[in-house]
Amino acid sequence: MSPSNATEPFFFLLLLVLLCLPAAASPFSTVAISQSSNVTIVCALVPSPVAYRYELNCTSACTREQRWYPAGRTPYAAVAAGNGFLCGLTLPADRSNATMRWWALPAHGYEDYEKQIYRGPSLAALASGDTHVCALIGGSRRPHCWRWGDMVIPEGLNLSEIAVGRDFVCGRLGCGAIRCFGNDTAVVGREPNGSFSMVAAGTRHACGASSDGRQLTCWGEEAPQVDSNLTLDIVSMALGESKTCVLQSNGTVLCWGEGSRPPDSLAGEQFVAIQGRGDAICGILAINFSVVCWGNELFRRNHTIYRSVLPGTCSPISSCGCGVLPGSGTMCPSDEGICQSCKFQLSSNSSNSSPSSQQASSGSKRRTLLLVLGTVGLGLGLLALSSFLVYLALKSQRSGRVHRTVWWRRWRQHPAAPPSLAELPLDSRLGGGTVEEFSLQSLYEITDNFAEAHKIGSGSFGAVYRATLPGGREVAIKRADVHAAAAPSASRRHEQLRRWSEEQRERAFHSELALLSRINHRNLVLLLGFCRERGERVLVYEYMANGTLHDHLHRRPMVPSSPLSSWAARLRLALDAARGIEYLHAYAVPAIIHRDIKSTNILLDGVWTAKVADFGVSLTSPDNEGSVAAGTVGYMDPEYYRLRRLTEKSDVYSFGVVLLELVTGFKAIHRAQEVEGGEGSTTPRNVVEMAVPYIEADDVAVVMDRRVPPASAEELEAVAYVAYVAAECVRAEGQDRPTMGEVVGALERAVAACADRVESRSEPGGGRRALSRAPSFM
Ligand SMILES: *[C@@H]1O[C@H](CO)[C@@H](O)[C@H](O)[C@H]1NC(C)=O
Ligand SMILES: *[C@@H]1O[C@H](CO)[C@@H](O)[C@H](O)[C@H]1NC(C)=O
Ligand SMILES: *[C@@H]1O[C@H](CO)[C@@H](O)[C@H](O)[C@H]1NC(C)=O
Ligand SMILES: *[C@@H]1O[C@H](CO)[C@@H](O)[C@H](O)[C@H]1NC(C)=O
Ligand SMILES: *[C@@H]1O[C@H](CO)[C@@H](O)[C@H](O)[C@H]1NC(C)=O
Ligand SMILES: *[C@@H]1O[C@H](CO)[C@@H](O)[C@H](O)[C@H]1NC(C)=O
Ligand SMILES: *[C@@H]1O[C@H](CO)[C@@H](O)[C@H](O)[C@H]1NC(C)=O
Ligand SMILES: *[C@@H]1O[C@H](CO)[C@@H](O)[C@H](O)[C@H]1NC(C)=O
Ligand SMILES: *[C@@H]1O[C@H](CO)[C@@H](O)[C@H](O)[C@H]1NC(C)=O
Ligand SMILES: *[C@@H]1O[C@H](CO)[C@@H](O)[C@H](O)[C@H]1NC(C)=O
Ligand SMILES: CC(=O)N[C@H]1CO[C@H](CO)[C@@H](O)[C@@H]1O
Repeated sequence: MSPSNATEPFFFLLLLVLLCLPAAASPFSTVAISQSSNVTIVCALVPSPVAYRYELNCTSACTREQRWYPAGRTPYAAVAAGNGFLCGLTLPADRSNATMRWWALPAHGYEDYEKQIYRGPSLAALASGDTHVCALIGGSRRPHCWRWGDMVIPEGLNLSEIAVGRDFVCGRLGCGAIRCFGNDTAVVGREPNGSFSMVAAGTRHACGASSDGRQLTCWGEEAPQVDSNLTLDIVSMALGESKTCVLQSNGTVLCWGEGSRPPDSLAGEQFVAIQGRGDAICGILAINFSVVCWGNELFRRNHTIYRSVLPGTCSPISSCGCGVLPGSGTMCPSDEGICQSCKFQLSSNSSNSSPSSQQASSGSKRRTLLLVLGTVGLGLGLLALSSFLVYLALKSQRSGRVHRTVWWRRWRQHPAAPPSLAELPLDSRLGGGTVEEFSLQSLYEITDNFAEAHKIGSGSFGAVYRATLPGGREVAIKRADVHAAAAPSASRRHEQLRRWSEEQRERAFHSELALLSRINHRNLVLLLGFCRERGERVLVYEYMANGTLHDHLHRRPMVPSSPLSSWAARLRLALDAARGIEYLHAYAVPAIIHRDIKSTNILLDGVWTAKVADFGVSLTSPDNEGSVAAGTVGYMDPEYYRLRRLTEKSDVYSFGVVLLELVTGFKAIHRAQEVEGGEGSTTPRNVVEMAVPYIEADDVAVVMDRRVPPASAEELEAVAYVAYVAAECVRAEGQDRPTMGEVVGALERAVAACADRVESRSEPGGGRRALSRAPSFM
């Protein structure tokens, strides 16, 4: 295990850097603790049965129920958690970028309320406190905290380490000074003077380790009084609420504060990492990478929470200055390993004295747990850290091992029972089942010979008329434009064109008839009948009294009584439409791809139920390669447009655009000047390009439709969540988009989040009432 393969010029450069950058503990953690009221949850990256893979799982300390949090294509590299939330950080092999996902872990159990809150330059460190998560971003190590509006960290600070408490953030500056920010007056402004090699934060106190790691200084509410004569050798720290633990270089843990001492059954055990939150302290055992926790009554029965976890973040072996942690060989992809901290100075004797029966497949590699580093001092620790930093800046090549798990799959754990297909009218029963064949004469009668007065618009293949059937039912009648088709043509070319367009129309008619006659769903416009007489092609639908979603959404100013003037109602309409599309994809046999999802094709009936309409260009199978690209500019899936490969994911893209319209209030294609504060440019702009960067930067509020003030923080959360879903729907590659089923699940959650609030606030027995408007939030 060579100390480093840094080349000489690098080495010199690094030494210079090191003088000002004392070592910190690992900037990332693979174990995280969440506490909220009575629930303690321990999350960790656990190796999966498949070699080189690991997954993010969470376990409730009380019930020991375990949950799985799937990653995208790249597995999580690190986790962070606070009271009631969990974050998973993804760093691709070349460390060029980072993405972070966020889940709420509510007190009453698990709920996968997931968002992507970051996508951007790689992170150099990630830390969380009870309420917030912060990171150092990019090569400049700029501190950033998410969802912490009143936290002000001065600009231009390049921190070498960050630690987060409940109401404060502490950073270690390049030369070892500690600065804290926030409103916790027991911590902020009381930072000890001097130079430190590490900083850590608990709920209401913070600690620093002296430059040589031998002294511990803590301050803040309930900070421990550490005997200044006590000599330690600190490798890392874990702070909770009035609990302080340090991990020493021989692997032992020393704690201050009531109930914070490791239980006797763990006396003398060696750890590779420790974490604290509230009253819980957890550590990763060196001998078998088990996670054991203590401090909280819930752990008394069984301290072991995970039998084996990933003991650190996988990074390229070449960046490990002090070699790879023994026993972690099979846990990372090829060329990667878990670097051993250079600060551990263990005699192999002490590890040999521990039971070593629990060694995995790579038993031979686990001869010793931790290296004897007699001659290697602090400098190498610093070197390792710096190598890592330099590595962050360099792009290394590696064959990416694709870990494809779809994170949104679990949004929809309990799909609604699919309708029994036997109940649906089938092609063979066309005209005999629920779809009626109308005579042309009867249609002439109810529309006064297709009078202009009855005309309400035009669809993909002709005009639409409103009429009332003899029984009193209101219907919309879609009539193919026969007159244009029948006009005599001047030339052969025109004749060809005419034939072609006639064929198109005929195809659209049959397509829609064939499709609609065998589907039946409350969120799809119901086909009542058709007429195929004397060259006429007519379809008869249920009448949608409230017109199109597009008209309501983009009418300015917005009618105050419009259901689109509340977020809860917008989300309900989105859910309606999503269910209709999901039905087409998942329950129609064969599956139907709509191909023209847009806000003008989402209609609203008399009680404001949204229904998907216009199946003129729909296709029944994804195998129609080479077919003419259909769809509408602004809604069309770029992948489909480019490759002409049609899948259900094309509809998901288009629906994502509709969701963005609902969230932002902007048309799919709009002019920049329509945006408040725009510079008057008239360049047409796509809502995807406009909104997604803000959504990914966690600035949804900037692009939210200002005509609808959010009623509450919950509602804002729900809308932000839907915005994230929309951003996922419009990903460039179809495989990265969720399925409609997953979108439905996500929208159900968002609607429920709004509805819960209504129910909890409404009088007993009272129906749904308007959401109350809270004056401020976040
Ligand atoms: C936590 O408390 C809530 C009510 O306060 C209760 O519904 C829930 O079951 C409790 N959870 C556990 C794990 O005890
Ligand atoms: C993660 O949790 C799931 C339950 O949600 C469980 O089935 C799976 O085995 C766990 N994974 C590991 C590696 O323990
Ligand atoms: C922080 O880093 C940036 C970019 O590396 C640099 O421009 C800036 O001067 C640094 N600021 C301080 C205070 O070191
Ligand atoms: C600090 O700010 C948080 C909100 O960020 C607030 O809940 C808390 O009460 C404040 N604490 C003090 C001591 O002002
Ligand atoms: C740090 O030094 C400053 C000025 O030298 C002094 O005012 C302050 O009290 C010191 N802080 C501590 C915690 O000793
Ligand atoms: C620290 O050690 C010195 C001398 O060894 C002794 O005088 C002093 O009382 C000790 N302090 C504490 C707090 O034990
Ligand atoms: C570990 O080191 C500390 C001091 O750094 C010492 O007090 C303790 O006895 C050591 N433990 C073992 C098991 O060597
Ligand atoms: C403690 O929990 C771990 C992880 O769930 C399990 O593997 C182990 O068997 C449990 N031990 C006892 C004594 O119940
Ligand atoms: C891991 O090692 C500890 C300490 O030796 C032991 O108590 C525990 O049972 C081991 N865990 C497993 C899962 O074998
Ligand atoms: C292991 O410890 C024994 C005494 O406890 C000592 O004699 C021996 O030299 C040690 N071996 C190593 C490799 O440190
Ligand atoms: C390799 C890679 O995906 N790089 C991307 C990282 O993110 C920036 C924008 O944040 C893109 O421009 C890079 O292409």
